[in-house]
Amino acid sequence: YSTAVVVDEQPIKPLVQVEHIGLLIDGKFVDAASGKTFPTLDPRTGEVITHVAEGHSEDIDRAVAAARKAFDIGPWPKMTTYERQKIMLRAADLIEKHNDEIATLDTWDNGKPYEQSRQVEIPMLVRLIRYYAGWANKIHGLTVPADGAYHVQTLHEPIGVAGQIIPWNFPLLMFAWKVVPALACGNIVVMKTAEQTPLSALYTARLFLEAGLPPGVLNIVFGFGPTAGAALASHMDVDKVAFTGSTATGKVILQLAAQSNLKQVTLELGGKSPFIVCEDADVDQAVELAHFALFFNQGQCCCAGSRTFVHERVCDEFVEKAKIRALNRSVGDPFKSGIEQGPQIDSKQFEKIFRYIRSGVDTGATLETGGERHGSKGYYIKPTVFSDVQDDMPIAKEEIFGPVQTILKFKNNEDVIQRANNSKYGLAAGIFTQNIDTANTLTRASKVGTVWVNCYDVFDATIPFGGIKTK
Ligand code: TXE
Repeated sequence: YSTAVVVDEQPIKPLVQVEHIGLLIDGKFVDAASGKTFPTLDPRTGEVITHVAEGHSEDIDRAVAAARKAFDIGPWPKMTTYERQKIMLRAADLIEKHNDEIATLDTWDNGKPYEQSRQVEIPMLVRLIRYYAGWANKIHGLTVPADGAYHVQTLHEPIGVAGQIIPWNFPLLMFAWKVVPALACGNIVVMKTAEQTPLSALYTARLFLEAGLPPGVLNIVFGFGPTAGAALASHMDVDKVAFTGSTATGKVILQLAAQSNLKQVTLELGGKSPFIVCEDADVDQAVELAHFALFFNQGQCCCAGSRTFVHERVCDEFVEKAKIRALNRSVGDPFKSGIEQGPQIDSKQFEKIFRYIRSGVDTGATLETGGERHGSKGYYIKPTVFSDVQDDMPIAKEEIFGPVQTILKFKNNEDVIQRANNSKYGLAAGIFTQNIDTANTLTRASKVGTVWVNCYDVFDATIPFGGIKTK
């Protein structure tokens, strides 16, 4: 990859070759059994980047058979933990070396700013691999003081074949969060990537093979949810399914697991996380952080701070400044330097976001800025801010998953905590205050998985992440 010059606002042409668009099964890149392919699109234009093999249940069967063999016969779970660790560390080195190519593929397929892919996500992917590689030989059982003349010990064993289904908003991080801890503990993976973003995961998987990962240990099937995804979640030879995506699909996954072999299930689903700006806040700083909490990654984050609660004493000033910040957000070709916001992932999400924008206007919220398409092609949306939002409006209750900030006014701590918790979701919350008592009170009262105080979206390999309620 090298940066090209923007000519007449034409999209920048990514300088990377797309290779290996087959499914990865048993260490080889193969066509789908049906021979079918489907296009993956550039969200900057809606044009086809390339075609990839379209997996169906026969391909899931092939991948699971290879995975079963790699688990039941080996070598992966039977290799020394040091050997497993070395392969993972070599993969991290290779990913670091190929940062530019992977970042290019991710931006091309997903539309996120290249600088974010290159400087934030891939370094984090590398840190995650190095952290989890350390787990390979640091997982201990317990010696248990049971009553009687018995010696009792517990052993941590790999689960077996893990089916993993990921979404498109962070193709690489989703890949890493799922694949890497599973492999470190001696499990085998069959992954279905999101239909919108197959490219970067496949390139990264190739580097794992180059690092020495034995055939069949990491299998990747592209395809759609109701076909490939459902076949994986309901497969009788899969021991666990890990899923990140919508709450609606999470419920389907749970049913498929229950109806098949009661495989273990891990779900990470939607959110409508509150970001609370208290009355003592420095308004300029609060505006900046609330802006980041919502608009980061084009607003396509499960933990986006998508209900901005602002204390009534500072609310007018906050709204005015939030509007100016949104107006100043740089939107454009994500390959261009200095761009903060690229296009949304696809036409389906683009239209969903506009439905919510129209609903906000129709239900009486004040549209401060945005609310329109940016440019004339691709899926770009102007950063949008609504004020005067009420708790019962759909824009305050449902996941918009786009660059739309909704500002709600509150009176005091009791009021805001009751309203912030009044959501079917319980993923994350943000609190912005200079008062440690307020920070502690609101943190303890928040019914969510993660609370960020005076910061937001702080992720680290060492920090757990996950939600409660409908996640
Ligand atoms: O999600 P889906 P979509 C939310 C966000 C977004 C909405 C819809 O609000 O607007 O979900 O997005 C696979 N059996 N999130 O339609 O359908 C699918 O192929 C098995 C939040 O993209 O849940 C893809 O790989 N698998 C979220 C994955 O599920 C199935 C990130 C996600 O797709 C399946 C993305 C089925 N029946 C969307 N149907 C987050 N938590 O970050 C679909 N899939």
